[in-house]
Parts: sequence; structure tokens; C-alpha cells
Amino acid sequence: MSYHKILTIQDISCVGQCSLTVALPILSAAGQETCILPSAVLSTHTAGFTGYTVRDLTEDIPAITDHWEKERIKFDAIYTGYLGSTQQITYVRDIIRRLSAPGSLAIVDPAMADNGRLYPAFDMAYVAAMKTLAFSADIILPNITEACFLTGMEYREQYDEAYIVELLDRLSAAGARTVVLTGVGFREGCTGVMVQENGRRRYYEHRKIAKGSHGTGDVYAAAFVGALLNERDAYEAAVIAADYTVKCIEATQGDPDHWYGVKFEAELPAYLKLLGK
Ligand code: PXL
Repeated sequence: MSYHKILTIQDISCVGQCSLTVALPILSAAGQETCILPSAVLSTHTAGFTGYTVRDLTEDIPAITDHWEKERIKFDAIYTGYLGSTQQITYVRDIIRRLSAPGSLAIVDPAMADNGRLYPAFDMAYVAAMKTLAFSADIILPNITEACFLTGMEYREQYDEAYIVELLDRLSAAGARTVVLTGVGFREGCTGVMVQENGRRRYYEHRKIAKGSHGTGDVYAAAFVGALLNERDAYEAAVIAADYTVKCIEATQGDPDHWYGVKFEAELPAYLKLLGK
């Protein structure tokens, strides 16, 4: 049986195909009971839109947690993405402590940075708090920029395998158990994902589509979690998520008006096929 109750904690960007509006449909399609805790409500995501509204929901989290605990609600997995504030990270750690079912997995996408820079809402205090969450999780899914912020290593556009190995080893030394490092490319036209687990490294290379696409990190992480909960190991889940994300980007190419996200909905049947459903 691979029907699990998962809690995903991230923002609702009402428009923009990221965070909860991506995670909820993907995890539901993967056949999982998907409970949500919105960290904030934004009119759009923050990567490219201007003048967006933000309502931070940090204050609501303690009462929601208390209620779930009173109802004896427990989760088989807790998966976090973009969070609203530093205080919220403390609350999320509390949720993981109090509401995890036995054997539950904590999966953290430290969604805070890309292309060498933090997203506009974040600062180094947020990075420090994210370290405490990421290094106590079972699985983390950083991109190279996020891995650099988590380890203090210098961000590089050009790198070799030794640089990636050092990044992974520093993450492991800091406490990360399984690391799924995304956006790792060694050759022109290719990118990929490097999975490090129990001292073993495995790399999956796939096509890199030139234009950067917003929201693909969220599509990737949700598809990874969905595959993991369908009894795949971390590497197998990383491969499925990569193949699905590439399809989503391909489905969006050629539509210049669709710069803010990817058309992941159109490729859900392909995702289900990859899951063998
Ligand atoms: O895709 C990550 C993400 C999620 N949520 C919000 C964002 C971003 C990236 O910029 O702004 C609100």
C-alpha cells in the first residue's frame, strides 16, 4: 500500500505555478493524501512580478499545530518548501517533532535562492534558521545556490566534479542525511541531479533547456516526494522527478507569455506513467 498522509508546508502564490498550487495537484495525482499548511498567501510569486501582496501566516501556525495534535493527527511525511519567515522555521521544526508518525520522513526543499542570489524576501538570518531545519531533515533538495548558502561555500557558475563533491560532503558533514542536489551540469546542453546517501553518490544527467524556467524547483521537489511515497528510493525518485520536470519545461517552451511557471498540469499523465500508474 502506498497511500500516505503527507503534510506540505509552503506558501500559496495565488498566481505563478509554484509552491502549494504545484505541490497539491502533483502529490494528489501521485495518489497521496495531501494536507497543506500555507506559510503565507501572496498575490503572485516574487521572481519577476513586482508589487505583489504578501500575508504572512506565521501567527496562525501554533494554534493550527495545537488543534492537529489535539485531534491526534500524524503525518507519514512532512515536506517543506518556501516558508514565510524565520520564526516560521522554528514552528515547522516543532510540527515535525510533534506531528510525525513513527517512521515519518522530513523532506526539506530549502527554497530560498537561485542563480547565486537569495530570493528578495530573505536575508542571512533566514539562511541561519534554514540550516537548523535542513540539517535535521531526512532528505534535502537544494540547488547549487542553496547548497552554497547552507555550507558557506563560494557560488560558482563554472565548476568541476570536485567542487560538487565538496559541496555534498560539507552538507553531509553538517548533518544532511540524503542530499538531492539539483541543477548539476558538467557538459554543454546538459544538467542533472546528484544524489548522495550513505556515502554513495549517484548522478543522473538530462537535457538542459536553455531558458531558465520559474517554479521548476517546486515541480521537481513535489514530483520527487510523490515518487518517494510510491516506494521509490531517493535516486529512483530523483530520476522520475527529473524526467517529468523536463517534460513540463518542454510543454511550456515556445509560449513567451508563460514566463512565470511551467505547464505541469498537461504532463501529469506522463508523470503517472513514470510512476507506473
Ligand atoms: O518557486 C519558489 C518560490 C515559491 N514561493 C514564492 C516565491 C518563489 C520563488 O521566487 O517567490 C513566493
